[in-house]
Amino acid sequence: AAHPDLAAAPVPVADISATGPGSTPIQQVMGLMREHGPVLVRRLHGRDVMFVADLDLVTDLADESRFAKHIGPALENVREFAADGLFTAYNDEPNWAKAHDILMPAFALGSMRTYHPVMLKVARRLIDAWDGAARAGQPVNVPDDMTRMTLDTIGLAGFDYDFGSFERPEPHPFVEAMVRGLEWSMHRLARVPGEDHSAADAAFRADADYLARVVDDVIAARTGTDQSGATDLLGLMLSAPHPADGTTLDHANIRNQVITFLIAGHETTSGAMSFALHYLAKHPEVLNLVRREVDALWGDQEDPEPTYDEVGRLTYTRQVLNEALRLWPTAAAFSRHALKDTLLGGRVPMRAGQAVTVLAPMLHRQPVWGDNPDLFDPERFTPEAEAARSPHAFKPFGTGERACIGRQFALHEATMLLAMLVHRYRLHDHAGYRLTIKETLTLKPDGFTLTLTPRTPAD
Ligand code: MNH
Repeated sequence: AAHPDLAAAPVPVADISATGPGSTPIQQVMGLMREHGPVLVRRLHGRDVMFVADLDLVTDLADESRFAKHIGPALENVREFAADGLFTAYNDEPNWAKAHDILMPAFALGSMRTYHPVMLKVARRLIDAWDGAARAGQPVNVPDDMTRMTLDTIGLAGFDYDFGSFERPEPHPFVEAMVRGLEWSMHRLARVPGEDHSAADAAFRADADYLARVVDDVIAARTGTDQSGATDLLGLMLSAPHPADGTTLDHANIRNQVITFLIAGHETTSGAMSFALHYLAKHPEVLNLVRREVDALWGDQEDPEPTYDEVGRLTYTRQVLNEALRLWPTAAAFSRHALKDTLLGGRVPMRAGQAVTVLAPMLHRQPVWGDNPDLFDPERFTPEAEAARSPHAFKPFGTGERACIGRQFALHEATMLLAMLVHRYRLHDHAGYRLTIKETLTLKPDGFTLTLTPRTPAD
């Protein structure tokens, strides 16, 4: 008798079979939601995906007794190269819990102290490159350089492996192969049944093999030496026994974890910093407040040495980052499935196993954010404003036990770098940049460049 009424499905259906999803599927669903409201079914060649952005529905989806992470078609494609790595593992795959338990200590807040010196070292590489561009009067490509910085950081901090990205005129081939792999994963979703995609699939296979080879190099550089006591990610993977059964991760799973962390550990953070710099360049009043915060710490020191504790005190800089992640959460969607037949939010019937996808950029524009949600305003993240708002209104890192394990890592790295850049440079929007967003499963500002001049102590 308590069986939910599965017949009542008052959800609008948007059929996009005629146009296809194009190259910006997230922005397309945002547009559909602006038209049809924050709950809809997107139909493509007979395949239906339900998208939601309503606060009450997202709140309900966080109930882990009724819902769990869903590996939808996009993540199934990513599984073709990341397999049972943490991000793409099924909830009940034994290697998920095993790797999660072994790696959690490496992401506890205290562990960020160990990563701090490496993050600082790589931040200095970026600053050296930007000093050179400033002297030469050359623009910098912001997302490209943020990607260099985050890839080198996760490589060194996680695996003691140096990608040396700032010594290369082009992105590291690992990044190019990875981006093509993510694009393949995204475009594969839009395939019309019956078409021939064997060439694209063969090219993808070659990229996936290359990623695996790079990772085997990263691992080989470490095996054979004593790893006991090594506390970085690879050290833990190679040597830490699982608390419950005493076994370590097997080689195939380690490879999948390394690929996963090299990708998840840099791609989204670089986008987040790029969006934050975009908004700083467009909002001088916000930039001034960040300057006030960093100048209070470092004054007119030419080469400040930010400490771990100082990064924790950069609260306004972190508000800026949060606000950038609100408007453009760089991992924009995550999926949940029902564990049993249920009524989502008391109004949308779902069968056991059925999935919905949360569209974070639209959740982040719901009425709970006030009547001007497209406006960039870091005041939305003061401690008072946060305390007054539901924690489910802001979900850039997903939800529940499958939420982002690297959140503190990303926030520490990004907050420190933004602060150092604002302290050191004046940012010039030399090209009158207009925001366009490139999607490769993740979001980044496309073609965003700045020119830089040093700040003098007086400005
Ligand atoms: Mn991250 C899961 C967003 C930085 C490693 N990450 C997730 C999820 C989101 C997410 C959303 C959940 C996806 C889902 O439910 O399907 N992550 C981000 C964002 C940033 C980010 C927006 C930066 C900003 N992530 C990082 C960093 C690392 C990392 C940095 C590693 C150093 N993330 C992961 C891993 C998972 C994950 C690993 C999968 C965790 C799990 O399922 O156990």
